[in-house]
Amino acid sequence: VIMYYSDCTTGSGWGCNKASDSSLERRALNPKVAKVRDVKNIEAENEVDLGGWQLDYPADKLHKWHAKPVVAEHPGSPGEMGKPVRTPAGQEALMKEKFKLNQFNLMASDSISLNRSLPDVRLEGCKTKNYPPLMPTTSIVIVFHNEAWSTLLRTCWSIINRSPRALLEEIILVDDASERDYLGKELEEHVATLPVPVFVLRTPGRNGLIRARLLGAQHVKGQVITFLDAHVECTEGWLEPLLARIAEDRTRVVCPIIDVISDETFEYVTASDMTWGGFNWKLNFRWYRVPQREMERRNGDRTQPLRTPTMAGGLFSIDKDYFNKIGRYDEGMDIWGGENLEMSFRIWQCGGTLEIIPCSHVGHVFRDKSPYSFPGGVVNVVMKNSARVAEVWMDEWRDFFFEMNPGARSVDYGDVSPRRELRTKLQCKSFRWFLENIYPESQMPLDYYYLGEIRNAETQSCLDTLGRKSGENLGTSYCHGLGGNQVFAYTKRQQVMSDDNCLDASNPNGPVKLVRCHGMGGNQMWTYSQEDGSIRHVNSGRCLQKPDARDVTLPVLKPCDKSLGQQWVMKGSFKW
Ligand code: UD2
Ligand code: MN
Repeated sequence: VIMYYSDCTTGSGWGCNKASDSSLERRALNPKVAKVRDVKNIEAENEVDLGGWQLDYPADKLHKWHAKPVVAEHPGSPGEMGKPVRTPAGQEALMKEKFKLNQFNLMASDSISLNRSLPDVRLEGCKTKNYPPLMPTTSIVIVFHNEAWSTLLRTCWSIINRSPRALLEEIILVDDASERDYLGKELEEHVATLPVPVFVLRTPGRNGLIRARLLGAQHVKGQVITFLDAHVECTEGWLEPLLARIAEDRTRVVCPIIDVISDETFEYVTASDMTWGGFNWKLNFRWYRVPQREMERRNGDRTQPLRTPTMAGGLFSIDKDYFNKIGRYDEGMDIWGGENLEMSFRIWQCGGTLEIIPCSHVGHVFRDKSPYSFPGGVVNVVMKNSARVAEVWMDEWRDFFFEMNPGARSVDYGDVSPRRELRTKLQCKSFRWFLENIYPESQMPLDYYYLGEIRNAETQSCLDTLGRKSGENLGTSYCHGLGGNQVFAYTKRQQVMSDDNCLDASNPNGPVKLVRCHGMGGNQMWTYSQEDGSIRHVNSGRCLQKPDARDVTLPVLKPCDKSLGQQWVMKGSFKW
């Protein structure tokens, strides 16, 4: 039996004002909306005037504040209050088998109530904040492909239980060609019994999450679109701070802090409020530590919105008219990946703001690998999407992506001209502007002299990261000319970089290491001389030399002597 959270002591919880709120009537599925739509046929872009926005919601949508005590809904049942669930003895084999279906512990998820309680994880300062009395309503759009029943429905219940009813227009579920029976009629019949309007739309075939979200967005009735993944849980007070930021300024795009729901135990674990979104040369989204600069801008107040360079992509709210105005999503992207950076760059470069709102927390089941198929192959799909991002938004910094992923050059990424036209039409700023003003800490250097291989004049071998991680030794190997691990940038700040790592020599006798770039000079500062080809470590005054006999893959630091083994060729265009 599914029960929903009801707290009538404050008069604003679910089920308390049922009689007075007609929108609470269980709406049958609207057949028009539930119909299969041709996704490719998305209407021409609307021109939207953002100037005269009015807060003109009906008076009965006035948002009332409520403070609900956090209590275990089903005391003693597994996973309440976000606690971890243990696999019953003797069921490990079955657990492992079921894990493969979704790449998370389905057995654990299925054992947890669909509306389990969660702790209130907010900072104290968040609990007493005042928000505008009038706020826009939101429709929630959730796309899924082969999602598990329990995670999908728990996502819905966490929204229902923890969103002020007056702010919640509807939930739109977009099924992206799932192949599981329970996601058909059974899902439609089930959601019709939920106490909020929930609709199921279906893409005509596998479209990928980007075009599936576009389909959902087309049907949104609320003023704000909130996108969520299909395996999340919203916590107390998650929605109000998001909508409040948009109520003040419609060009803000806002994300909650994404907490972690363990894929093994479904434990709810809070994430740091000191991380923001960045990206590496491969155009993978990455979390990095918030720099001091941004902490100071917020006067050290951790409850203040954080201006993040990029977003993870799955969980955010955006004004519907602004979403349309700023170019929705790139319809040319398939299945998964890249759309989060595309949207982040587009928002910043075209005049918007992207924020993480630390008072809003939503948990997400992070997985180690993808559970579903990628028609066309995962590498090709993701490369294609990223190539589109690079080609449209990144100007010359696209070279970092293509040098790092030489395979991307031969991927057919389709026609990007409509997106370039959008960029021109919206008069968006350059990628340089973005790096200078929004992301000076970026892993892509603002000014650099060189990008390419670094070849030893004597051995004709090239510096090579050998795919090693931060803290490990720099290597050399046969020059393959394919980029990737043999691509380095020599920057104006005198770093020798590969992706987010820099050549670093803390010990003048020891090996040269790859260490996360800190941008502070020190042991990561090198001088390259175009005349004699030397790469001199500034702190020690020693020069990078070809490996000696002890280890033929390990370049060494030696007193500078202008020998051939200390000459390094940065061939091609060197910009001084
Ligand atoms: C992250 C984002 C995700 C998306 C992705 C990059 C978070 C928490 N998640 O990956 O939203 O931005 O990065 O593209 O920030 N899906 C479909 N059709 C498909 C493939 C996926 O509907 O062909 C659904 C899927 O069921 C899920 C959502 O799209 O509900 C996101 O996919 P994911 O959970 O595999 O992505 P994730 O969290 O690894
Ligand atoms: Mn996800």
